Amino acid sequence: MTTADLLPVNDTDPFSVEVLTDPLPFQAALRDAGPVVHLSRYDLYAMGRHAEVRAALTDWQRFCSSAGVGLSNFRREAPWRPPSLLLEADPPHHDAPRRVLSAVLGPRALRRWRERWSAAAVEHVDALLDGRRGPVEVDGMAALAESFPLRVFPDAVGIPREGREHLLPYGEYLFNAFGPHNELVAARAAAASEHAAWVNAQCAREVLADEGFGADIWAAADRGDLTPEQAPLVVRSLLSAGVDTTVHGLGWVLHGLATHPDQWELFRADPSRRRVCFDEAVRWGSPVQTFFRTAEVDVPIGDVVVPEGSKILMFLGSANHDPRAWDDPDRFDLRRDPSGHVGFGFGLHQCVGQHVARLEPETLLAALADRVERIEPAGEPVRRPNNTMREWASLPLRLHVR
Ligand code: HEM
Ligand code: OVM
Repeated sequence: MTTADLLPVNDTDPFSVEVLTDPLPFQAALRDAGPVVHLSRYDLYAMGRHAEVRAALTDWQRFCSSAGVGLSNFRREAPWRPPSLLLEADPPHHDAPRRVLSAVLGPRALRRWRERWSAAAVEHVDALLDGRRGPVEVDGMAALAESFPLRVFPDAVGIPREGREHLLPYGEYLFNAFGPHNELVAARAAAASEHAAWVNAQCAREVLADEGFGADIWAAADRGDLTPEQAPLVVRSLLSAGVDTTVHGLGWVLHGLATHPDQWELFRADPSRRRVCFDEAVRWGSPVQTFFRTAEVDVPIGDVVVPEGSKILMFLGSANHDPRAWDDPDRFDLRRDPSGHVGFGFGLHQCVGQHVARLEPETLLAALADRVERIEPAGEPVRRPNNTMREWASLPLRLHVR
């Protein structure tokens, strides 16, 4: 028997609008077919089980990132923008930018933002509720999940106010562009170059405020920890990865709490549950669904060999819903221990912004918990398909204010 006989094949397009808007059934089929599956539409390999996804993310020597973490292979096709010095790099090039960002975005550095973001969250929720009591209807995406990160994060990076409306569409395009060149990419390609030009211009030292993550990155260049050529690209990573991700992370935590009222009660009653709440939402919703790797060598997995040079699609969202790893995985449950989820990735490239990512919902949900006794859906939520992210476009919510 040859490898081909043992390799399960699936001809579904995982980037069709149908699968993107309702990915769980496809992902269950992928996991049940085997540890590695050939996706014949794109002639690529896919992993959907927790154990194999986690092992592959840890194995950066054989599953590399420098050929791109999207479908496009940078060794054969020119990337649409200069590659990220973090996401799309392997050691040793990855090391210095990673060390710098780990310090700039680490728990110690975040201490000076915690109080400011808590105050901003209280102000944000007060303005939204506007002295009202009883039921208040809002769109959770526009009024909370989008507006709060856009209020605090760009200030913390230190970019000017003018032009910030480019941030969300830039991220939306970037995350679509990791997938195939389908309608989601083609429809927005023309506008994308304008968003990219604006984002690139914000990374210059003169444009950034004297205090903030951007200034801290340039200070690292002054110390010789980065070259002056690297600094703007490291700032670009913050503006690329730091906005849409937290917006949709907040979308998922709000949706989880609205659809599981007992969990909001638990959140309000028991501070020890608050710490796991956002990570459970990142597991459950997996706002970043997928990233690719490229096989550096022939990699044997179970009975099959993933050939050198092939692209492998890592289904983070599927691993986070693998019943082999989680009890009742589709349930949003603050009583479980979500550690070990791969919603922030795993290993060398595991999200370097995760402390920032947790601080935004921590401060916003604390402000909401003070004022809101109950959160419930107030209409049909609306999905927005994206080739990489699992997103809500709109989340109608009814907040019951004390
Ligand atoms: C890496 C998810 C928030 C910056 C990653 C990776 C994932 C991820 C899955 C791993 C990529 C890979 O293995 O190829 C998320 C999620 C977020 C979030 C779900 C919010 C809920 C943020 C924020 C920032 C950020 C707020 C910046 C402030 C980065 C960067 C990398 C990264 C720069 C690349 C790290 C490296 O390659 O070493 N993120 N992220 N992320 N994230 Fe996040
Ligand atoms: C980057 C980058 C871009 C998108 C996502 C990401 C989730 C990183 O430019 O470094 O991590």
